Amino acid sequence: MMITSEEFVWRAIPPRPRSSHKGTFGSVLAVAGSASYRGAAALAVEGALRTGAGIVTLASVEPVLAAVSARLPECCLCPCEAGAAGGIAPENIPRIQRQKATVLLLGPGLGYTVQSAARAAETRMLAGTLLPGFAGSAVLDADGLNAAADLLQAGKLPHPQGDLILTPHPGEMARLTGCSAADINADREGTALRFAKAWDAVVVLKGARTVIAAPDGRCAVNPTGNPGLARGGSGDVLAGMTSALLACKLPAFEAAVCAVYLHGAAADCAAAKHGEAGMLPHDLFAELGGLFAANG
Ligand code: NPW
Ligand code: AMP
Ligand code: MG
Repeated sequence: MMITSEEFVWRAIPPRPRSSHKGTFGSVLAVAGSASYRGAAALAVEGALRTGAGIVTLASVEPVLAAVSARLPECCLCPCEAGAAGGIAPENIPRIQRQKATVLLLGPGLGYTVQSAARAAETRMLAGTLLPGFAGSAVLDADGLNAAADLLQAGKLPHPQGDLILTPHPGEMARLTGCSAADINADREGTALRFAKAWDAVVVLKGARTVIAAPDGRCAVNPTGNPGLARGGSGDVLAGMTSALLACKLPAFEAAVCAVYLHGAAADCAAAKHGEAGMLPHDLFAELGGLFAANG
């Protein structure tokens, strides 16, 4: 086990070559957001854009696209029809599959059992169809993890052709594993390592001192961050940041370790300015810019 250091992070994130172009830094396709959770999509997309991805495209329903494009003109859009239960209708899947992307981020704000079992089925259909057919690497967060928990119970965790990163908080990890959140928190490193191996995925077990575990047995504990992150939206930012570092071609374990470290470091800068109670997840973006400017 290692404690992530600043040196590890800036060694893993290379400077952008002078001769680079947007293709050098990959393309993230975020399948995220729903009428009730527009902010989750906005925070994930901005997390990806502010962490260096070359192109970011959002596949979602119209109210989400309107909110995100008003805030982030850099984001490309893949408009999707809403399903009968309010999620992304399965008919949109071929259009989503035609998007050119090197990294798929699936889950923030999609909605799961919030409204109904039918809504859960729509999200499950997205995860179960998009992931196995995807040629690149993928990040599963939030409702993508809830869908994965059901798919796991039914037989198998869907896996893209490239690497898979899962970013559960202990509640989501409990749904994925069938263990209680208390048992998971009692042995965070052991649990993350066991399931990273079982699922052939990098597991980011979130919370104070987030644990990042790889299928090959590597494990890192993150020293940055503070309770100012304990509020809705923080995890959506991290999911976008992780996707961007994968798109920038960091290996999956390094992408996850560096994203978690920078997310926490940005939160520590935000807390110094606004206090842990007063800071907001979107304050992380300005602080992230400061970190990149000081080290880029
Ligand atoms: P409790 O309450 O402590 O007993 P959910 P979510 C548990 C979107 N969002 N240690 C907790 O247990 C997300 O992207 C949209 C232990 C509770 O049961 C998702 O799509 C926002 N337990 C959707 O909302 C901003 C812990 O997990 C449960 C734990 C639902 O995501 C908010 C809560 O988690 C949000 O990001 C810990 N450290 N942390 C927007 N503005 O659009 C959590 N739990 O039920 O998975 O719900 O995480 O809020
Ligand atoms: P989520 O629950 O998906 O919104 O994710 C919450 C994010 O905030 C994760 O990156 C957690 O690791 C982080 N976080 C939550 N509470 C704390 C805490 N007390 N200290 C450090 N990080 C935290
Ligand atoms: Mg979350």
